[in-house]
Amino acid sequence: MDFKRSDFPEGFLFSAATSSYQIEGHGFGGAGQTHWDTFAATPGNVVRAEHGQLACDHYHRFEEDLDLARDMGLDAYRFSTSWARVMPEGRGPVNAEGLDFYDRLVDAMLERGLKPQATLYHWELPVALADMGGWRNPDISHWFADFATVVMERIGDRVFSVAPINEPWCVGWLSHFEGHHAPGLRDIRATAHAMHHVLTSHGRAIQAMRALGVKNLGAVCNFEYAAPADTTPAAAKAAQLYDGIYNRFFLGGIFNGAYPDDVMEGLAPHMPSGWENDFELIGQPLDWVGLNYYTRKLIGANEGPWPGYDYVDGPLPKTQMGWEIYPDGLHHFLTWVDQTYTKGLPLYVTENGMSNADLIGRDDVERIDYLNQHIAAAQRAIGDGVPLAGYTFWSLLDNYEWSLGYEKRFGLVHVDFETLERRPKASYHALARALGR
Ligand code: IFM
Repeated sequence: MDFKRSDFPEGFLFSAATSSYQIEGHGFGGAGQTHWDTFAATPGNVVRAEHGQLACDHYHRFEEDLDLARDMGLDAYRFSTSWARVMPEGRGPVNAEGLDFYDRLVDAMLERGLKPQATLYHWELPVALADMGGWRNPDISHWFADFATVVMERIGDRVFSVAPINEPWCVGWLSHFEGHHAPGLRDIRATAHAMHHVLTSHGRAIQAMRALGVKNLGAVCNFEYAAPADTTPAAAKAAQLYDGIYNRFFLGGIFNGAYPDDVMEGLAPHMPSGWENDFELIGQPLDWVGLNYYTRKLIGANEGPWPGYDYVDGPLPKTQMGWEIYPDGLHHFLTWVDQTYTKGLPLYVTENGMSNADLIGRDDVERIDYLNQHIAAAQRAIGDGVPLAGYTFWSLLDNYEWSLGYEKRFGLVHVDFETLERRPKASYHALARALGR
Protein backbone atom coordinates (compact mmCIF):
# COMPACT_ATOMS: atom_id res chain seq x y z
CA MET A 1 0.00 0.00 0.00
CA ASP A 2 1.05 3.63 -0.45
CA PHE A 3 0.25 4.52 3.17
CA LYS A 4 1.18 3.37 6.63
CA ARG A 5 -0.62 3.65 9.93
CA SER A 6 1.69 6.39 11.19
CA ASP A 7 0.52 8.68 8.34
CA PHE A 8 -2.82 8.97 10.18
CA PRO A 9 -3.67 10.84 13.38
CA GLU A 10 -3.17 9.10 16.71
CA GLY A 11 -6.20 6.93 17.54
CA PHE A 12 -7.43 6.71 13.93
CA LEU A 13 -9.39 3.45 13.59
CA PHE A 14 -8.98 1.01 10.74
CA SER A 15 -11.63 -1.64 10.47
CA ALA A 16 -13.36 -4.00 8.07
CA ALA A 17 -17.11 -4.48 7.70
CA THR A 18 -19.55 -7.28 7.03
CA SER A 19 -23.28 -7.65 7.56
CA SER A 20 -25.40 -10.36 9.08
CA TYR A 21 -27.46 -11.66 6.14
CA GLN A 22 -24.47 -11.44 3.80
CA ILE A 23 -22.24 -13.74 5.86
CA GLU A 24 -23.88 -15.50 8.82
CA GLY A 25 -26.16 -18.12 7.30
CA HIS A 26 -29.79 -17.48 8.16
CA GLY A 27 -30.66 -21.17 8.06
CA PHE A 28 -29.15 -21.57 11.54
CA GLY A 29 -29.86 -20.73 15.14
CA GLY A 30 -33.61 -20.19 15.04
CA ALA A 31 -33.51 -17.10 12.80
CA GLY A 32 -36.89 -16.14 11.34
CA GLN A 33 -37.57 -15.78 7.62
CA THR A 34 -36.56 -12.45 6.15
CA HIS A 35 -37.89 -10.57 3.15
CA TRP A 36 -34.60 -11.37 1.42
CA ASP A 37 -35.46 -15.08 1.61
CA THR A 38 -38.79 -14.54 -0.13
CA PHE A 39 -37.37 -11.98 -2.57
CA ALA A 40 -34.61 -14.41 -3.56
CA ALA A 41 -37.14 -17.27 -3.92
CA THR A 42 -39.04 -15.24 -6.52
CA PRO A 43 -37.65 -15.93 -10.02
CA GLY A 44 -35.85 -13.05 -11.67
CA ASN A 45 -34.93 -11.10 -8.55
CA VAL A 46 -31.53 -12.55 -7.65
CA VAL A 47 -28.84 -14.03 -9.90
CA ARG A 48 -29.33 -17.83 -9.85
CA ALA A 49 -31.94 -17.26 -7.08
CA GLU A 50 -29.07 -17.35 -4.56
CA HIS A 51 -29.94 -16.62 -0.92
CA GLY A 52 -28.37 -16.26 2.51
CA GLN A 53 -29.30 -19.56 4.18
CA LEU A 54 -25.65 -20.66 4.39
CA ALA A 55 -23.72 -17.65 3.06
CA CYS A 56 -20.19 -17.79 4.58
CA ASP A 57 -21.41 -19.86 7.55
CA HIS A 58 -19.99 -17.13 9.77
CA TYR A 59 -22.53 -18.24 12.39
CA HIS A 60 -20.30 -21.27 13.03
CA ARG A 61 -16.96 -19.81 11.89
CA PHE A 62 -16.94 -16.38 13.51
CA GLU A 63 -13.90 -17.13 15.66
CA GLU A 64 -11.83 -17.92 12.56
CA ASP A 65 -13.14 -14.77 10.84
CA LEU A 66 -12.34 -12.54 13.79
CA ASP A 67 -8.84 -14.08 13.93
CA LEU A 68 -8.43 -12.91 10.34
CA ALA A 69 -9.57 -9.40 11.28
CA ARG A 70 -7.16 -9.29 14.22
CA ASP A 71 -4.23 -10.70 12.22
CA MET A 72 -4.73 -8.01 9.58
CA GLY A 73 -3.89 -5.44 12.26
CA LEU A 74 -7.38 -3.91 12.40
CA ASP A 75 -8.51 -1.84 15.37
CA ALA A 76 -12.22 -2.45 14.99
CA TYR A 77 -14.78 -4.64 13.26
CA ARG A 78 -18.06 -3.35 11.82
CA PHE A 79 -20.87 -5.92 12.00
CA SER A 80 -24.65 -5.94 12.05
CA THR A 81 -27.33 -7.64 14.08
CA SER A 82 -30.13 -9.47 12.28
CA TRP A 83 -33.62 -8.42 13.36
CA ALA A 84 -35.00 -11.80 12.23
CA ARG A 85 -32.36 -13.74 14.18
CA VAL A 86 -33.08 -11.85 17.40
CA MET A 87 -36.85 -11.53 16.99
CA PRO A 88 -38.02 -14.10 14.42
CA GLU A 89 -41.48 -12.50 14.18
CA GLY A 90 -40.05 -8.98 14.28
CA ARG A 91 -41.98 -8.23 17.47
CA GLY A 92 -42.61 -10.05 20.72
CA PRO A 93 -40.71 -13.24 21.51
CA VAL A 94 -36.92 -13.09 21.52
CA ASN A 95 -34.86 -15.97 20.13
CA ALA A 96 -32.45 -16.52 23.01
CA GLU A 97 -29.99 -18.35 20.77
CA GLY A 98 -29.85 -15.39 18.41
CA LEU A 99 -29.19 -12.89 21.14
CA ASP A 100 -26.55 -15.20 22.64
CA PHE A 101 -24.82 -15.29 19.28
CA TYR A 102 -24.31 -11.51 19.24
CA ASP A 103 -23.23 -11.58 22.87
CA ARG A 104 -20.54 -14.14 22.08
CA LEU A 105 -19.58 -12.29 18.90
CA VAL A 106 -18.98 -9.04 20.77
CA ASP A 107 -16.95 -10.80 23.46
CA ALA A 108 -14.92 -12.55 20.78
CA MET A 109 -14.10 -9.14 19.23
CA LEU A 110 -13.04 -7.71 22.56
CA GLU A 111 -10.86 -10.74 23.30
CA ARG A 112 -9.00 -9.98 20.07
CA GLY A 113 -8.63 -6.27 20.76
CA LEU A 114 -11.21 -5.31 18.11
CA LYS A 115 -13.65 -2.51 18.91
CA PRO A 116 -17.21 -3.59 18.05
CA GLN A 117 -18.86 -1.15 15.61
CA ALA A 118 -22.50 -2.27 15.53
CA THR A 119 -25.22 -1.59 12.98
CA LEU A 120 -28.70 -2.68 14.06
CA TYR A 121 -30.29 -3.11 10.64
CA HIS A 122 -28.55 -4.12 7.45
CA TRP A 123 -31.64 -5.09 5.46
CA GLU A 124 -32.99 -8.45 6.69
CA LEU A 125 -36.55 -7.49 7.63
CA PRO A 126 -38.55 -10.29 9.29
CA VAL A 127 -41.33 -11.45 6.95
CA ALA A 128 -44.01 -10.95 9.61
CA LEU A 129 -43.23 -7.22 9.48
CA ALA A 130 -43.05 -7.24 5.68
CA ASP A 131 -46.58 -8.71 5.74
CA MET A 132 -47.71 -5.61 7.63
CA GLY A 133 -46.19 -3.25 5.07
CA GLY A 134 -42.61 -3.21 6.36
CA TRP A 135 -41.01 0.20 5.97
CA ARG A 136 -44.29 1.60 4.61
CA ASN A 137 -46.02 1.13 7.95
CA PRO A 138 -45.60 4.13 10.33
CA ASP A 139 -45.56 1.74 13.31
CA ILE A 140 -42.20 0.40 12.20
CA SER A 141 -40.41 3.08 14.20
CA HIS A 142 -41.84 1.57 17.39
CA TRP A 143 -41.08 -2.01 16.33
CA PHE A 144 -37.54 -0.97 15.46
CA ALA A 145 -36.97 0.87 18.74
CA ASP A 146 -38.12 -2.26 20.59
CA PHE A 147 -35.63 -4.35 18.60
CA ALA A 148 -32.88 -1.79 19.34
CA THR A 149 -33.72 -2.01 23.04
CA VAL A 150 -33.62 -5.82 23.12
CA VAL A 151 -30.24 -5.92 21.38
CA MET A 152 -28.63 -3.09 23.28
CA GLU A 153 -29.83 -4.26 26.69
CA ARG A 154 -27.63 -7.26 25.94
CA ILE A 155 -24.57 -5.86 24.14
CA GLY A 156 -24.86 -2.07 24.56
CA ASP A 157 -22.41 -2.04 27.47
CA ARG A 158 -19.60 -3.41 25.27
CA VAL A 159 -20.02 -1.96 21.78
CA PHE A 160 -17.76 0.88 20.69
CA SER A 161 -20.39 2.55 18.49
CA VAL A 162 -23.88 1.94 17.10
CA ALA A 163 -25.67 3.09 13.96
CA PRO A 164 -29.36 2.15 13.63
CA ILE A 165 -29.71 1.62 9.87
CA ASN A 166 -27.19 0.95 7.15
CA GLU A 167 -27.67 3.07 4.00
CA PRO A 168 -31.16 4.60 4.25
CA TRP A 169 -31.11 5.27 0.48
CA CYS A 170 -30.97 1.54 -0.23
CA VAL A 171 -33.75 0.77 2.25
CA GLY A 172 -35.96 3.56 0.90
CA TRP A 173 -35.23 4.27 -2.75
CA LEU A 174 -33.42 1.21 -4.12
CA SER A 175 -35.92 -1.19 -2.54
CA HIS A 176 -39.19 0.70 -3.12
CA PHE A 177 -38.61 2.87 -6.22
CA GLU A 178 -36.06 0.97 -8.30
CA GLY A 179 -37.17 -2.44 -7.02
CA HIS A 180 -33.66 -3.92 -7.07
CA HIS A 181 -33.68 -4.93 -3.41
CA ALA A 182 -36.32 -6.58 -1.22
CA PRO A 183 -39.24 -5.98 -1.14
CA GLY A 184 -38.73 -5.17 -4.83
CA LEU A 185 -41.39 -2.50 -5.16
CA ARG A 186 -41.53 0.16 -7.85
CA ASP A 187 -44.02 2.57 -6.40
CA ILE A 188 -43.59 6.25 -5.59
CA ARG A 189 -46.01 6.26 -2.66
CA ALA A 190 -44.31 3.26 -1.09
CA THR A 191 -40.98 5.03 -1.63
CA ALA A 192 -42.05 8.29 0.02
CA HIS A 193 -43.40 6.40 3.02
CA ALA A 194 -40.35 4.15 3.35
CA MET A 195 -37.86 7.03 3.04
CA HIS A 196 -39.62 8.91 5.82
CA HIS A 197 -40.14 5.90 8.09
CA VAL A 198 -36.50 4.90 7.80
CA LEU A 199 -35.70 8.24 9.39
CA THR A 200 -38.40 8.13 12.08
CA SER A 201 -37.11 4.64 12.93
CA HIS A 202 -33.55 5.93 13.06
CA GLY A 203 -34.62 8.70 15.45
CA ARG A 204 -36.70 6.49 17.72
CA ALA A 205 -33.91 3.91 17.96
CA ILE A 206 -31.41 6.64 18.89
CA GLN A 207 -33.83 7.85 21.59
CA ALA A 208 -34.27 4.32 22.94
CA MET A 209 -30.53 3.65 23.02
CA ARG A 210 -29.75 6.98 24.71
CA ALA A 211 -32.34 6.13 27.35
CA LEU A 212 -30.43 2.90 27.99
CA GLY A 213 -27.17 4.82 28.32
CA VAL A 214 -25.57 3.40 25.16
CA LYS A 215 -22.70 5.61 24.02
CA ASN A 216 -21.33 6.78 20.67
CA LEU A 217 -24.47 6.72 18.50
CA GLY A 218 -24.34 7.71 14.84
CA ALA A 219 -25.82 7.32 11.38
CA VAL A 220 -24.39 5.56 8.31
CA CYS A 221 -25.45 6.90 4.90
CA ASN A 222 -24.24 6.04 1.43
CA PHE A 223 -23.21 8.63 -1.14
CA GLU A 224 -22.74 8.66 -4.91
CA TYR A 225 -21.19 11.53 -6.78
CA ALA A 226 -23.69 12.67 -9.43
CA ALA A 227 -22.22 14.20 -12.60
CA PRO A 228 -24.30 15.49 -15.56
CA ALA A 229 -23.91 13.21 -18.57
CA ASP A 230 -23.69 16.16 -20.99
CA THR A 231 -23.53 19.95 -21.01
CA THR A 232 -27.28 20.62 -21.32
CA PRO A 233 -29.17 22.42 -18.52
CA ALA A 234 -31.54 19.45 -18.44
CA ALA A 235 -28.70 17.07 -17.58
CA ALA A 236 -27.40 19.47 -14.91
CA LYS A 237 -30.88 19.56 -13.35
CA ALA A 238 -31.21 15.78 -13.53
CA ALA A 239 -27.85 15.26 -11.81
CA GLN A 240 -28.81 17.80 -9.17
CA LEU A 241 -32.03 15.91 -8.44
CA TYR A 242 -30.17 12.59 -8.28
CA ASP A 243 -27.84 14.22 -5.75
CA GLY A 244 -30.86 15.41 -3.75
CA ILE A 245 -32.50 12.00 -3.55
CA TYR A 246 -29.29 10.13 -2.86
CA ASN A 247 -27.07 12.51 -0.90
CA ARG A 248 -29.17 15.34 0.58
CA PHE A 249 -32.48 13.76 1.64
CA PHE A 250 -31.40 11.78 4.70
CA LEU A 251 -28.80 14.14 6.18
CA GLY A 252 -31.18 17.03 5.43
CA GLY A 253 -33.83 15.32 7.53
CA ILE A 254 -31.44 14.58 10.38
CA PHE A 255 -29.40 17.80 10.50
CA ASN A 256 -31.60 20.49 8.89
CA GLY A 257 -35.04 19.34 10.01
CA ALA A 258 -36.21 19.50 6.39
CA TYR A 259 -36.13 17.57 3.15
CA PRO A 260 -34.62 19.17 0.02
CA ASP A 261 -37.11 21.20 -2.06
CA ASP A 262 -36.14 19.54 -5.35
CA VAL A 263 -36.84 16.07 -3.92
CA MET A 264 -40.13 17.19 -2.38
CA GLU A 265 -41.31 18.41 -5.79
CA GLY A 266 -41.81 14.74 -6.60
CA LEU A 267 -42.36 13.10 -3.21
CA ALA A 268 -44.57 15.62 -1.35
CA PRO A 269 -47.90 14.39 -2.77
CA HIS A 270 -47.09 10.87 -1.65
CA MET A 271 -45.77 11.47 1.87
CA PRO A 272 -47.45 9.93 4.92
CA SER A 273 -49.79 12.27 6.78
CA GLY A 274 -48.18 14.42 9.45
CA TRP A 275 -44.65 13.92 8.14
CA GLU A 276 -43.79 17.58 8.70
CA ASN A 277 -44.15 17.07 12.46
CA ASP A 278 -41.55 14.31 12.74
CA PHE A 279 -38.30 16.26 12.44
CA GLU A 280 -37.71 16.62 16.15
CA LEU A 281 -37.75 12.83 16.39
CA ILE A 282 -35.61 12.42 13.28
CA GLY A 283 -33.06 15.01 14.36
CA GLN A 284 -31.89 13.35 17.60
CA PRO A 285 -28.35 14.56 18.38
CA LEU A 286 -25.65 12.24 17.06
CA ASP A 287 -22.05 11.60 18.08
CA TRP A 288 -20.69 10.78 14.62
CA VAL A 289 -21.66 10.16 11.00
CA GLY A 290 -20.41 7.39 8.73
CA LEU A 291 -20.06 7.66 4.96
CA ASN A 292 -20.21 4.65 2.64
CA TYR A 293 -18.67 5.56 -0.69
CA TYR A 294 -17.89 3.54 -3.82
CA THR A 295 -18.51 5.39 -7.10
CA ARG A 296 -19.99 8.20 -9.15
CA LYS A 297 -22.85 8.09 -11.63
CA LEU A 298 -23.34 9.99 -14.87
CA ILE A 299 -26.91 11.22 -15.02
CA GLY A 300 -28.84 12.30 -18.11
CA ALA A 301 -32.32 13.81 -18.44
CA ASN A 302 -35.30 11.99 -19.90
CA GLU A 303 -38.76 13.21 -20.89
CA GLY A 304 -40.56 10.83 -18.58
CA PRO A 305 -42.34 11.58 -15.33
CA TRP A 306 -40.48 12.71 -12.19
CA PRO A 307 -37.62 12.13 -11.42
CA GLY A 308 -36.93 12.16 -15.20
CA TYR A 309 -33.36 10.92 -15.21
CA ASP A 310 -31.37 8.01 -16.61
CA TYR A 311 -28.08 6.40 -15.69
CA VAL A 312 -25.55 6.87 -18.50
CA ASP A 313 -22.51 4.65 -19.02
CA GLY A 314 -19.37 6.54 -17.93
CA PRO A 315 -15.84 6.53 -19.40
CA LEU A 316 -13.75 5.86 -16.26
CA PRO A 317 -12.20 2.48 -15.36
CA LYS A 318 -14.78 0.25 -13.67
CA THR A 319 -14.94 -2.42 -10.99
CA GLN A 320 -16.52 -5.87 -11.37
CA MET A 321 -19.83 -4.19 -10.43
CA GLY A 322 -19.51 -1.92 -13.47
CA TRP A 323 -19.04 1.02 -11.08
CA GLU A 324 -16.72 3.83 -12.18
CA ILE A 325 -13.67 4.39 -9.98
CA TYR A 326 -13.79 8.01 -8.82
CA PRO A 327 -11.79 8.69 -5.61
CA ASP A 328 -12.27 12.48 -5.82
CA GLY A 329 -15.89 11.82 -4.91
CA LEU A 330 -14.79 10.58 -1.49
CA HIS A 331 -12.83 13.77 -0.85
CA HIS A 332 -15.83 15.79 -2.04
CA PHE A 333 -18.30 14.08 0.30
CA LEU A 334 -16.05 14.15 3.36
CA THR A 335 -15.50 17.91 3.05
CA TRP A 336 -19.09 18.66 2.00
CA VAL A 337 -20.75 16.62 4.78
CA ASP A 338 -18.48 18.25 7.36
CA GLN A 339 -19.14 21.78 6.11
CA THR A 340 -22.83 21.42 5.28
CA TYR A 341 -24.27 19.15 7.94
CA THR A 342 -22.08 17.72 10.67
CA LYS A 343 -19.87 20.79 11.32
CA GLY A 344 -17.07 19.25 13.33
CA LEU A 345 -18.64 15.94 14.43
CA PRO A 346 -16.30 12.99 13.94
CA LEU A 347 -16.75 11.39 10.53
CA TYR A 348 -15.92 7.82 9.56
CA VAL A 349 -15.60 6.18 6.17
CA THR A 350 -17.80 3.24 7.16
CA GLU A 351 -17.54 1.39 3.83
CA ASN A 352 -15.19 1.56 0.88
CA GLY A 353 -13.84 -1.18 -1.35
CA MET A 354 -14.30 -2.84 -4.71
CA SER A 355 -15.48 -6.12 -6.15
CA ASN A 356 -12.90 -7.88 -8.24
CA ALA A 357 -13.39 -11.09 -10.19
CA ASP A 358 -12.48 -14.38 -8.55
CA LEU A 359 -9.16 -15.13 -10.20
CA ILE A 360 -7.33 -17.41 -7.82
CA GLY A 361 -3.59 -16.96 -7.87
CA ARG A 362 -3.80 -13.40 -9.13
CA ASP A 363 -2.35 -10.58 -7.15
CA ASP A 364 -5.47 -8.47 -6.64
CA VAL A 365 -3.62 -5.37 -7.85
CA GLU A 366 -6.84 -3.63 -8.88
CA ARG A 367 -8.21 -3.71 -5.33
CA ILE A 368 -4.89 -2.53 -3.88
CA ASP A 369 -4.88 0.34 -6.38
CA TYR A 370 -8.53 1.20 -5.66
CA LEU A 371 -7.88 1.32 -1.92
CA ASN A 372 -4.68 3.33 -2.34
CA GLN A 373 -6.52 5.95 -4.38
CA HIS A 374 -9.43 6.25 -1.95
CA ILE A 375 -7.26 6.28 1.16
CA ALA A 376 -5.23 9.08 -0.44
CA ALA A 377 -8.47 11.01 -1.01
CA ALA A 378 -9.35 10.56 2.67
CA GLN A 379 -5.88 11.77 3.66
CA ARG A 380 -6.40 14.90 1.56
CA ALA A 381 -9.67 15.51 3.38
CA ILE A 382 -7.92 15.19 6.75
CA GLY A 383 -5.31 17.66 5.49
CA ASP A 384 -8.16 20.03 4.64
CA GLY A 385 -9.38 19.88 8.22
CA VAL A 386 -12.05 17.17 8.07
CA PRO A 387 -12.30 15.40 11.46
CA LEU A 388 -12.08 11.92 9.96
CA ALA A 389 -11.67 9.38 12.76
CA GLY A 390 -11.65 6.03 10.98
CA TYR A 391 -11.73 4.06 7.73
CA THR A 392 -13.59 0.79 7.20
CA PHE A 393 -12.96 -1.58 4.32
CA TRP A 394 -15.86 -3.36 2.65
CA SER A 395 -15.55 -6.23 3.11
CA LEU A 396 -13.61 -8.60 5.31
CA LEU A 397 -14.99 -11.61 3.37
CA ASP A 398 -16.39 -12.34 -0.07
CA ASN A 399 -20.11 -12.59 0.60
CA TYR A 400 -23.70 -12.42 -0.61
CA GLU A 401 -23.93 -9.34 -2.80
CA TRP A 402 -27.73 -9.17 -2.60
CA SER A 403 -29.50 -9.38 -5.96
CA LEU A 404 -26.14 -10.14 -7.61
CA GLY A 405 -25.63 -13.29 -5.56
CA TYR A 406 -22.18 -14.65 -4.71
CA GLU A 407 -20.18 -13.83 -7.82
CA LYS A 408 -19.33 -10.21 -7.00
CA ARG A 409 -16.33 -10.44 -4.72
CA PHE A 410 -15.72 -7.53 -2.35
CA GLY A 411 -13.65 -9.52 0.18
CA LEU A 412 -10.11 -8.95 1.38
CA VAL A 413 -10.38 -12.64 2.16
CA HIS A 414 -11.45 -15.07 -0.55
CA VAL A 415 -14.26 -17.47 0.34
CA ASP A 416 -14.72 -20.68 -1.60
CA PHE A 417 -18.50 -21.07 -1.53
CA GLU A 418 -18.23 -24.84 -2.07
CA THR A 419 -15.84 -25.64 0.79
CA LEU A 420 -16.18 -22.35 2.74
CA GLU A 421 -12.40 -22.21 3.00
CA ARG A 422 -11.08 -18.69 3.68
CA ARG A 423 -7.92 -17.50 1.91
CA PRO A 424 -6.51 -13.99 2.48
CA LYS A 425 -5.95 -12.14 -0.80
CA ALA A 426 -2.94 -10.01 -1.72
CA SER A 427 -4.93 -6.90 -0.70
CA TYR A 428 -5.35 -8.37 2.80
CA HIS A 429 -1.59 -8.95 3.09
CA ALA A 430 -0.80 -5.48 1.72
CA LEU A 431 -3.11 -3.87 4.28
CA ALA A 432 -1.67 -6.03 7.08
CA ARG A 433 1.80 -4.73 6.22
CA ALA A 434 0.60 -1.11 6.11
CA LEU A 435 -1.24 -1.43 9.41
CA GLY A 436 1.51 -3.31 11.23
CA ARG A 437 2.41 -1.76 14.51
O1 IFM B 1 -22.57 -5.29 -0.13
C1 IFM B 1 -23.01 -3.98 0.02
C2 IFM B 1 -23.35 -3.69 1.45
O2 IFM B 1 -24.34 -4.55 1.93
C3 IFM B 1 -23.86 -2.28 1.61
N1 IFM B 1 -22.98 -1.32 0.98
C4 IFM B 1 -22.53 -1.59 -0.35
C5 IFM B 1 -21.96 -2.99 -0.43
C6 IFM B 1 -21.46 -3.27 -1.87
O3 IFM B 1 -22.53 -3.19 -2.77
